[in-house]
Amino acid sequence: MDHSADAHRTDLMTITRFVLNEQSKYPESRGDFSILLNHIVLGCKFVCTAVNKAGLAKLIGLAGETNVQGEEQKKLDVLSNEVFIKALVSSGRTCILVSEEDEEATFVERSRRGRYCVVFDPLDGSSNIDCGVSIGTIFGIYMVKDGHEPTIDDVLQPGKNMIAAGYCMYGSSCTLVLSTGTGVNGFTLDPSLGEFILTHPDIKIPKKGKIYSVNEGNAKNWDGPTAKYVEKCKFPTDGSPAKSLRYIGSMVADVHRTLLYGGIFLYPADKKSPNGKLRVLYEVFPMSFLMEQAGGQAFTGKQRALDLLPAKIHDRSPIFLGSYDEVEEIKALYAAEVKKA
Ligand code: AFP
Repeated sequence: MDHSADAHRTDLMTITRFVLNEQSKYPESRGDFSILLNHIVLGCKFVCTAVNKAGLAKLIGLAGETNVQGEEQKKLDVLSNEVFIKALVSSGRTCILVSEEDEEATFVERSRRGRYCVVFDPLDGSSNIDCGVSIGTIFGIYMVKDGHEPTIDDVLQPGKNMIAAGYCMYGSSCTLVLSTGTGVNGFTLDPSLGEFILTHPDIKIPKKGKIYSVNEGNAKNWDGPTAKYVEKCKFPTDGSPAKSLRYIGSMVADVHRTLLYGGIFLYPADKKSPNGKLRVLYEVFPMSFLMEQAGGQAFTGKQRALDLLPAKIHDRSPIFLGSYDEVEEIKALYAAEVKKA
């Protein structure tokens, strides 16, 4: 990339400008989605700042420590949840919020209600905070039809009904990846401007990949197709080179790398966790939505991930997502298993 040219670029495509451009393609649009997204972006900037200071917690009293005034400070995941709930409610554009942090869904009071339901994990990968590894916020958005009283069924919907999904990664840079159903675009926070700038337009995942990403510590409990796939990654029999293993244990970071470099991310079912670990509404669906929009695939071991119908807001599902050809291979292995049975 020509960074010297970047330094002289003066016509910046900010995320706000990008979304307003998209909105102008729909003359009937009332601008509600742009307002909602602005509030999500604000939440991401707030959390980014808090995450960047996390390493100083002991020194200045943040995130679970006692500060100089002797006050107990909030843990980052609790703080992030509060930030997003407040930002989303105050947007005046939401009606139901489902957060990984809250057992029950939040129904927004009538006077502040809008048409959107937002499902989100405010700080995914939070067990990685203390060692400074990349973590992120994941979100998905559904829309409730006008004039209808929102109920929990408005969020217990297949992922294919989402109108937008994205994540913000708090890593070596702060990157927001978004799809509104017409491709995937990536924006990087310019800290000096406080703006997300379009840096990764129209992201397409490579059709094949050289990297697999999985917690191999669970291998003894895997089912046959997962075990066979990973064995093939390490000891290919078709003359292709072995794949590299990369696993951070922070879904946003592992999926972001998969999206940009290609390959596969898997969190399969195993004997101990027959439904896998990852949550359908705010981990599996948004990431599957982005993968499909980027030309990849997302599969549960039984079906297209976005066709799943969650029964409860915190349901889990196994997930295999990434490059088209890699997921195709996994699908073939599961299909062969079904045939055998
Ligand atoms: P934490 O939020 O508890 O760190 O969990 C992160 C996560 O939900 C997801 O981001 C990772 O992909 C996955 O769990 C890692 O799980 P394992 O530690 O079992 O590999």
